[in-house]
Amino acid sequence: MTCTHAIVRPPTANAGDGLTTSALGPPGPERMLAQHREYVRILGSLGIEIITLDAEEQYPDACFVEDTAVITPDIAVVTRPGAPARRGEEATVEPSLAAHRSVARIEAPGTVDGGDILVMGERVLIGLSERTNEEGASQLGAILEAHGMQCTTLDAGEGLHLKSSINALGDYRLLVTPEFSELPELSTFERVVVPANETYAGNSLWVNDHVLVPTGFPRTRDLIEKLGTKTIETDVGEFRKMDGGLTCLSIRL
Ligand code: CIR
Repeated sequence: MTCTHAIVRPPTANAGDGLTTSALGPPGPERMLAQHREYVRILGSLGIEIITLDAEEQYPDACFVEDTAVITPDIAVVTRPGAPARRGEEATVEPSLAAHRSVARIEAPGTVDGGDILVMGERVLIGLSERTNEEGASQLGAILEAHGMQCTTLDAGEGLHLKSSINALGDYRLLVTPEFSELPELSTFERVVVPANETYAGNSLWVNDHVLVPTGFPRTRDLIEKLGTKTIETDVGEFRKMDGGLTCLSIRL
């Protein structure tokens, strides 16, 4: 899918109050904002129109806007985020989604984080995690299958979200961490395996024929370049401190 629009939300000065399991220390608000600006600039350079939502001080994780929606060419599904502290972020995302797609919603007791959902062509991988429960996965699968998508549900593995570990490099090619290299559910995809000492780069972002790769993971970048795919390196180190990365900073439409 060619991406024409991306919804983003800048981080707030209190982003360090958000949820994290990382031991990398608190993020620097100025550095975080500068990294976000550069990320937005790169998306713009790929021909994408940027829709910038207002920053939300009461939701320090709200810059990780991807978790609030699942997008296919036909429909936007507004999620019910799995972390109670993040519920409500989706309300201010929905109007921008509704301007581009018809909208469906995940209802309680279902929970889904967009970070657990990977859409590639007509295939959708739905990761079960601490954020996405069976009920949410089942509601999402029913909505998407009614819109012609083929869904596969699998365990999200060791990362916070499925897309901490698996991302698209094309409609049939996946970038995966070693944990997912032999998984039978993924056998119909070509798999490019991230080196074991670069697993954070499993969260790279394929968009408009380019792959954004986080700074500091040269072997992963080489692997992708060798496929003939152009890469763009960008630093999201401050977001990593809050368990975030390249995919979660935007909703691509
Ligand atoms: C959280 O724990 O919800 C945020 N601190 C990080 C969310 C990252 N989102 C993503 O990978 N899709």
